[in-house]
Amino acid sequence: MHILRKRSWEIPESQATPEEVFLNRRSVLAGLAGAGALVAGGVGLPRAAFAEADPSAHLYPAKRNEAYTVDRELTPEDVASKFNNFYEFGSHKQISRAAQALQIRPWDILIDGMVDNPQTIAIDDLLKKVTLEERLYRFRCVEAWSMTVPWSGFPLADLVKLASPKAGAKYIRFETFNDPDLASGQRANWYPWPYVEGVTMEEATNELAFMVTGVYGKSLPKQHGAPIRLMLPWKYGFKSIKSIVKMTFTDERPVSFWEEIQGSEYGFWANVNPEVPHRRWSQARETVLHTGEKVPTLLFNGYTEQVAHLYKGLEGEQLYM
Ligand SMILES: Nc1nc2c(c(=O)[nH]1)N[C@H]1C(S)=C(S)[C@@H](COP(=O)(O)O)O[C@H]1N2
Ligand SMILES: [Mo]
Repeated sequence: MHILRKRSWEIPESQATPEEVFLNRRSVLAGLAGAGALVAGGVGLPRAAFAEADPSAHLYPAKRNEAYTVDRELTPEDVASKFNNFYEFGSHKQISRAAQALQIRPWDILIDGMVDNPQTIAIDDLLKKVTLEERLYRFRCVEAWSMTVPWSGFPLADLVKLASPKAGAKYIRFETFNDPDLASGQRANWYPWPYVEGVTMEEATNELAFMVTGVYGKSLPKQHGAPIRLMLPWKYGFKSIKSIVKMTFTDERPVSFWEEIQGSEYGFWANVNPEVPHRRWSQARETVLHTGEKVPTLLFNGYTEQVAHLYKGLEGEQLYM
């Protein structure tokens, strides 16, 4: 069990937080099982009281793109927004309150590497250059749970166009913010912060690759990876990196966060495949969030038609872990 020591500048949260938030949080923590969870989520909340105004709120809801719908029921909003993986704020699912410490304005995204237009672009300037739409996507976590969510955003291909990659660029490497003062989980120095993910250029320009800035008809809540995250619905959820601050176009295959931690269990490709078990559990079925129903998992999470061609000729690779 790890213990995070309080630093001298951290005043007791009861002095910094409105009583209501403080009391609510106490009851949330009381409901958590392990002391580990309590420690990991137990810092960083006070800033929640000073939430920034969201200058992008008027952009939602975005018009639904009917080409991307699902034959499953949508996961209720309050379920999806309270069951999250965001290790920057703790290694458990109840990080939604702790994540409110994240400051999402100003927010700049650095685009660099093998591009003709390297730039730093503020999120609200980026939002002026793209057209937002809503898509209903399936989502499958490597931990064998799934949900169905109405994301708002724009195709990653539009951002690639904006960057204008050089001919030699083969991959995009994405990076999340790194701010241990805000994100208590990032004080756990046995993780290789910041969170990193990567895709090939062919994957990045596939129609399904989506940059997400909103969900459930509103701008993205912090716990879902505000103000901008990736969504790759045919891959395990850990590929869909949150709160992106940097995109580097490169000819070297990026080593992602989980790959660096445990490469034998979490690979670069991480395409969903029910027939390839995780080293420690089966991937044949998934538990649907909220209903608890167990349903068969589908190859490429049901998106075979759109993405199977991306992997022709790569049969020698570990495509499904
Ligand atoms: N930066 C960052 N991105 C991340 C994660 C994370 O811990 N940090 N977790 C991943 C995992 S494992 C999953 S399942 C999804 C969860 O997204 P959600 O909380 O919006 O449902 O985010 C992914 N992106
Ligand atoms: Mo996940």
